[in-house]
Amino acid sequence: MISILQQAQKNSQNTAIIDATGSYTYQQLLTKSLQIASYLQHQASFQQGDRVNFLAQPSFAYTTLLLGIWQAGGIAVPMCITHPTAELQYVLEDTGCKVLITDKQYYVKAKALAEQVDIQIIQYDAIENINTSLAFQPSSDGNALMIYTSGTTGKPKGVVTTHRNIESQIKTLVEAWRWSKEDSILHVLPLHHVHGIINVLACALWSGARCDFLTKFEAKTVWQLFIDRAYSLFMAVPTIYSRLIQEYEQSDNYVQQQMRKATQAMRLMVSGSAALPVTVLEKWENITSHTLLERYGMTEIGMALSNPYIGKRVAGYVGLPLPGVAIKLVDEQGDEVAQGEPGEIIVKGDSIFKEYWQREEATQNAFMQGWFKTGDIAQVNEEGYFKILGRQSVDIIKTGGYKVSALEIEEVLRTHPAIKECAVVGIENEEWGEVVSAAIQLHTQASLSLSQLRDWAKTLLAAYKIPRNLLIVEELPRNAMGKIVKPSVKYLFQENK
Ligand code: MLC
Ligand code: AMP
Repeated sequence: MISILQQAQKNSQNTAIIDATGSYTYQQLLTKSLQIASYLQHQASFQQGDRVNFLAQPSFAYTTLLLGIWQAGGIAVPMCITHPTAELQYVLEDTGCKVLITDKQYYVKAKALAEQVDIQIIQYDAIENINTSLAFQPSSDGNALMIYTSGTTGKPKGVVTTHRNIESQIKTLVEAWRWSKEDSILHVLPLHHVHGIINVLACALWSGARCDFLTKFEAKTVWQLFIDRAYSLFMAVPTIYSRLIQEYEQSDNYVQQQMRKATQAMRLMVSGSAALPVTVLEKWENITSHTLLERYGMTEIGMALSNPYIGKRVAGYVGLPLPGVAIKLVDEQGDEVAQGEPGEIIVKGDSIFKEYWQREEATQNAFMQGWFKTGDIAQVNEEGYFKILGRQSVDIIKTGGYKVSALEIEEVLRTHPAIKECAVVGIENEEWGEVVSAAIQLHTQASLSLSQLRDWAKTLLAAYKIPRNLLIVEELPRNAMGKIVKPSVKYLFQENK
């Protein structure tokens, strides 16, 4: 049996999940997961290692699907519930899955997808108790999870991790942040990325803690839940902390006092997935007395660096290597840089992913003598704390904690009949980190407004990939070779603010 289920068995009577439908114990989680696993294994076409995609709200159902697919020996592929059909279709085709499981809310959406892609749709509520014995158990080296993430080469790639990788990612965080069965956490993050899946949900399950799901982040509701339910932990991206600060500032004195009291009673609040502005860290500290623990990670590696749980947390720094994670900073030749010099972060350890799904060349290129190349540039201070300075590629944008590829967006924009050429860049923004911005050269006599562009893009791109700024230009800035110069495009936006 995989370790996360063994862990759950130790805490069978504890409350595991609270969602919009009720409260569930670890025993209920185990019973339903086993039912899903045996149902899958008794499907005629199911084989160990098959990809099983699923579309479900953050909930007990989502959690049992994840554990059930793992227990069946499948690769769990959680899909984004807010993605338009075009993005979902891409993921279904790329994984080559035969089965898509969906909860009630997404059944109609899934049915429409089945008309485009040849897959079987299984509705969660229709999964019956056929037989609770399993024909086979997954091995720890078996593939477990596939998360789609954008890169420097256009379309998102499936990042495959094994049970061993996931176990290592979880254990590292449980140890570093002292998770225990006494903990409770409010989950507000999307469940198709590592932050929401591993750092929050899987760590809670491993520890026998309670995880409460909020279907969609909404600042007022989060504050109310903090006040009502006395959580011990919270983890989010910087944009969420900004939103919570805005809500606090708009509240009256009495409510502010309750907000302060509720957060001061928590034991840990963590920020990650994007750079935490020092102003946000300071404002949060003034409100809650918590110095946010900032950490650094990536879909391919889990978490790698973290400010300490006990000890000095340094503003603007992502901390020290986590237990079990080896880290080096290297120059362009792959040689380690001198202390204090900037270099690319490379990482090694059991947490590192196995491969990009069916992209052998991309997988090979991502490693250097067994070390994974993150593409992030950092510097280390005298005390060993890492500071993220930026990324090697200008074509990666981080917005609201989501990683998006400028090239992928450009490819879609170029299919618009009015667009002759375009360049997408991320423009710095305190609330969002970066905001997706498009400089566009139109065909003669064509016209295009931002709202027209956004309306058109809605069915093709996820909401967070759709440009928020539009600049119509006569010509895009190019170098002598005719290549668009992205830093100059960014400058155009700053000039035209
Ligand atoms: C939404 N809006 C944006 C935006 N997204 N504006 C600029 N840039 C963006 N990216 C605007 C909308 O247009 C809308 O404006 C308003 O904000 C509210 O929109 P929304 O759709 O309701 O936003 P919301 O759903 O609240 O999203 C905000 C968020 C979300 C922060 C909750 O982005 C989020 O969940 N981010 C987390 C992503 C994550 O988990 N990343 C981890 C990746 S793993 P209007 O005018 O229309 O009202 C990883 C590894 C690691 O990175 O280290 O963890
Ligand atoms: P993703 O591919 O969505 O997993 O995003 C991973 C990327 O997020 C990393 O490569 C970093 O660029 C960025 N990131 C994560 N945490 C931080 C942080 N604390 N500070 C700055 N960047 C971060």
